[in-house]
Amino acid sequence: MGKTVTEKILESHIVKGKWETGREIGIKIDQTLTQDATGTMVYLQFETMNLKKVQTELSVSYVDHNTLQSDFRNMDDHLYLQTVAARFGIYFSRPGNGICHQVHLERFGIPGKTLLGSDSHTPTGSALGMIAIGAGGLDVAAAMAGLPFYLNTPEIIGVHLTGKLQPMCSAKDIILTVLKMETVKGGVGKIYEYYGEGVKTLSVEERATITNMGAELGATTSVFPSDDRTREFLKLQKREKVWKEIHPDPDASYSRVIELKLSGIVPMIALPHMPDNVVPVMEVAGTKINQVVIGSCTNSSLNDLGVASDILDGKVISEEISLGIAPGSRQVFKTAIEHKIMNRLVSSGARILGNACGPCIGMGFAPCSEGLTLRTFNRNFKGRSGTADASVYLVSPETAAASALKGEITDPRTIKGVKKKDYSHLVMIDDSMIIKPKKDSQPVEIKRGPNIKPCPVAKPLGNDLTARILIKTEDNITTDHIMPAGSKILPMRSNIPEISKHVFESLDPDFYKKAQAAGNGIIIGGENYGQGSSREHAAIAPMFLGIRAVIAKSFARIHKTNLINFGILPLTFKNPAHYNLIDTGDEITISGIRDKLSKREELTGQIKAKSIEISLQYDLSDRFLDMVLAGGLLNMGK
Ligand code: MIC
Ligand code: SF4
Repeated sequence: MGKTVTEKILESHIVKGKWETGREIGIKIDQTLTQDATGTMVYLQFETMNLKKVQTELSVSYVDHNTLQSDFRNMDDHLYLQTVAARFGIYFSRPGNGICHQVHLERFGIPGKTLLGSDSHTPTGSALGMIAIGAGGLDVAAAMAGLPFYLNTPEIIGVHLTGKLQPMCSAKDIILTVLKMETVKGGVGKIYEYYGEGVKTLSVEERATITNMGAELGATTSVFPSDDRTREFLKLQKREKVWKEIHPDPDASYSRVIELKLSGIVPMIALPHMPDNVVPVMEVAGTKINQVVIGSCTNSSLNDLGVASDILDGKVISEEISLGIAPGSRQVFKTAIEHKIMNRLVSSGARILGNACGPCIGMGFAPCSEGLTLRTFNRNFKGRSGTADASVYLVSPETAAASALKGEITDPRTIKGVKKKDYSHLVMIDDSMIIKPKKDSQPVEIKRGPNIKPCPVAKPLGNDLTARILIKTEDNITTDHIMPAGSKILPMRSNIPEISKHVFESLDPDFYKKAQAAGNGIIIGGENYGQGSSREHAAIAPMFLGIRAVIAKSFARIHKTNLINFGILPLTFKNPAHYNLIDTGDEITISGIRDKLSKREELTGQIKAKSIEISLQYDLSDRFLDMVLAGGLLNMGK
């Protein structure tokens, strides 16, 4: 039988296990990427592996998240990352060079290769016909050490594209439509593969908007074929020699097919506070707004800025709003300056932010109290913008620019006379802010600022566990709820004892104190617990506070692995209705954990005060089971 693009790439990288949906396979990782907010932990872990150099074909360390630098801590982290990169043979993309996913797409991605990144939007790279996957930092450190990356053989969903987008409708509207259909948990354990006639109508950057936001589906990744458009993109990037054609075989089969007629796609908008809360823009047109931002790894390419500048050309933004622009990379920024895109944007009243994540992760440009902000980003979780009571709406650059003009949510199709131009052929290549590793390893002194503390290691689980439920959460709890980010908390990413004081802060400001008083604890979660980012801090910090298990209805992929990597037992309810029987503060006893896990027997949780017994399940491969018993990956082999 014919093969999909996914099968072709993944099967050629399998080093452990056999391709069988749901079963664990280990794949060889060709490339890795890290960013600064997760990267310091990754390299602290890599340092403990005692290797001279990274074992991958290419590893790149980016600085794009913590760029506000309101005190010494951010830049200390940058210096640590720069020196550690030089020591271990890693490319270093300097602060200001751009957002990791945009730069990696432009400068490093290669069709047919595998990429593992310590950021959940790493799948952006799959737009080039590679398999790019987001993971926790420890998995990326292991991949840099040459170890396989383990994942469950995914189910492959086909997204069949036909026709062509209508004017003012965009790739963002495609992925928002898919999110509306599939929801934020619809993609767990799945890879979305785009195919069909409609594919060739989309540029690599448009494809990248789609694969980027496939992360919001909870998917392992989303992939496009590598075709003439891919070659064209790589040629413009002066990298045509890495191109190779990869198509699905004509008789390739998908476990399910989603039919998408591109001509039927209309401008879409995700309403607060979930990326799948999607409606057509026209349904909410007229809603007054306070702010618009164009940027983030989803929509910050040259054409994204270009179309916004064409819509705003010669006009000034509404008095009611403030407009921010964060270009995705230095190349995009330089080209936009050279070709007057920036001039048009600035003339219309835009404020230019750094080539970095910025407002997407609450690093500046926060909206006003109860503000309504329209962003071309991928996540609109409550509080993520830095303003707790703000409402974030996710839109395309077209909708963002049209709305900036009017001061209210506006369907861009109502703006007449703007013809979409293709600016991508103008791109100016510039690698001057990428430091290449030296061929021969050199003695490099690693600079470690005072805020950089070692990564803590878990204690192995005992046989019996009695602990209090420290918090009970709802469905779709994000890692932003568990371990918030933003300008105040992100500078503590290299210091677990400090950052752990903020665990679950937005849901229960006393969580830290309660955890400290209890000494150990259990968390109760709903469906899709831990969705969103790859930040392993959402596992390390709870582990540091004594969390030994999370009992949930279901887990998001990356977070579940992060819990296991740090020795926290992920359990699910055999009967999901039992979720309703448990309350915060209950004391629960799980007996014979080690014995039962070793024999793969079911576990039981007893709440003696309520005379209740709850059957608990676990879905752990043998490797994961050993890891949990050892107290996490860092304890394996000790
Ligand atoms: C995000 O978009 O939430 C982040 C910040 O990029 C995270 C990584 C992190 O928390 O450092 C992600 O997506 O993995
Ligand atoms: Fe940065 Fe936002 Fe993209 Fe995360 S989603 S990598 S914070 S731009």
